[in-house]
Amino acid sequence: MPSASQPIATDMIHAHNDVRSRHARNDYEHLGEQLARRHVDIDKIRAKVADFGVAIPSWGVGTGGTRFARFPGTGEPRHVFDKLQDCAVVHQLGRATPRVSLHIPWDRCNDWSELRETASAHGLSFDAMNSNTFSDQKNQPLSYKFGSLSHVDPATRSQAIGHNLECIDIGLRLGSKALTVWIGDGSNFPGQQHFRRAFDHYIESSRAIHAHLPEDWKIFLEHKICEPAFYSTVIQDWGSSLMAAQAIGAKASCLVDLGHHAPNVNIEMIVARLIASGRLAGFHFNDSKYGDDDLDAGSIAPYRLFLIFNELVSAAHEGIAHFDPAYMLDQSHNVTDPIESLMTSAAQVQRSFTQALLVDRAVLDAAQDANDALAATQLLKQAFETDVTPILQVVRMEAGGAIEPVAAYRAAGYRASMAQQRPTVSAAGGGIV
Ligand code: PSV
Ligand code: MN
Repeated sequence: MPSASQPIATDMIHAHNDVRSRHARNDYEHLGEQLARRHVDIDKIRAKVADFGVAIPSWGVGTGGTRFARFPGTGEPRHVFDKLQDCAVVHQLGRATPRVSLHIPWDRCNDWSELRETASAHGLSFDAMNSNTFSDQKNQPLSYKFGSLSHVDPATRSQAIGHNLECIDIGLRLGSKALTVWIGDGSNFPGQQHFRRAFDHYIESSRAIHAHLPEDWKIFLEHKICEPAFYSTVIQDWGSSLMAAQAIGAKASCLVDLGHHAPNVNIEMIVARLIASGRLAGFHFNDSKYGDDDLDAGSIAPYRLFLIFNELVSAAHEGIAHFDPAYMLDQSHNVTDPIESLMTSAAQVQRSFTQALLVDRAVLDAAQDANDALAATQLLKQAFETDVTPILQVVRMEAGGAIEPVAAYRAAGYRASMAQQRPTVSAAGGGIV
């Protein structure tokens, strides 16, 4: 039977695994033999993969939307407790998503201790808090229509600072250790905004937030090239983000959302530069074809995701000081069941990490030092083309998850039962999230 802390009945998961475990073990053994020929110890890789986790955004379990419309799914979460329960399903079956990232005010509730206890009963904890000064809230005295932390009016800036401080307060009660700040500030017309002044205001405001951060907290600055401002944004790229982080203080670093760059930008290169500067905060994983499409991680450009992980694994291998990036998904699920997308995306991120672990760093170094472009690139391709599914399956199975999470989820009928328990609240409305 499902329970409050285990929304999918564990005997269902066992039954699902029972009929698949023999094949999974055989496949694992076979892959182990192949990797041994490449001098890779599969069990060591498996142990690292078992330790890997990526956070889920609370807003990811709701059906997303576009600027034009939102088509609600059935059994959608109605409030943050429902969202946590859906996150628990994702983690119960996939075993790769032990943390949840909240967005305020979307996840406001009356009892933060109850929320923390509920999360812990689900085996979940809280990742970075996200503030929201990109939309106006009910009864908010001053509007963010023309900006927030970088607004021309000091009173509006101060209101936006206050909101971020409240997010830190809530996060403290939940055991979070970071605040992620993405602002929608920018301009739609040439001349509308004084670029340098707006940036200075942003830095001054962010310093005030930084000054209130608890000792063991960090602030993550998220850059984005456009949207909702379509001519310029205040923190439009990693260069602005890095300048800002360096000016704000030691606890500030730069968060890379994969969908927030100009087309064809070399994101893995940006990652390498941020690692070198000691200011890589972490990631919001998603994929895109055109803009900030917020599609499922690796659904369009899995090689790019692998190349990003190649940089990350290389930095960890070299023991770069203070290298500890935070991993999170940030996607909008418009046409899929969000739980299925999140489980698949988490496994995709885990897959890219696993593939990057297969690269022989000494051989790559030697190829680079010998200017052997073909050998170097083939080495990466070989790792990327290795089907590491058996490693992911065994890791999940040993952690009590499902060998095939989506199949298990569908068999459990969770969505249908939520459709009964959670009647659709509203059908209409637009909005990106
Ligand atoms: C902005 O596009 C963003 O990526 C930021 O992380 C927001 O907080 C999130 O999406 C929510 O929609
Ligand atoms: Mn994001």
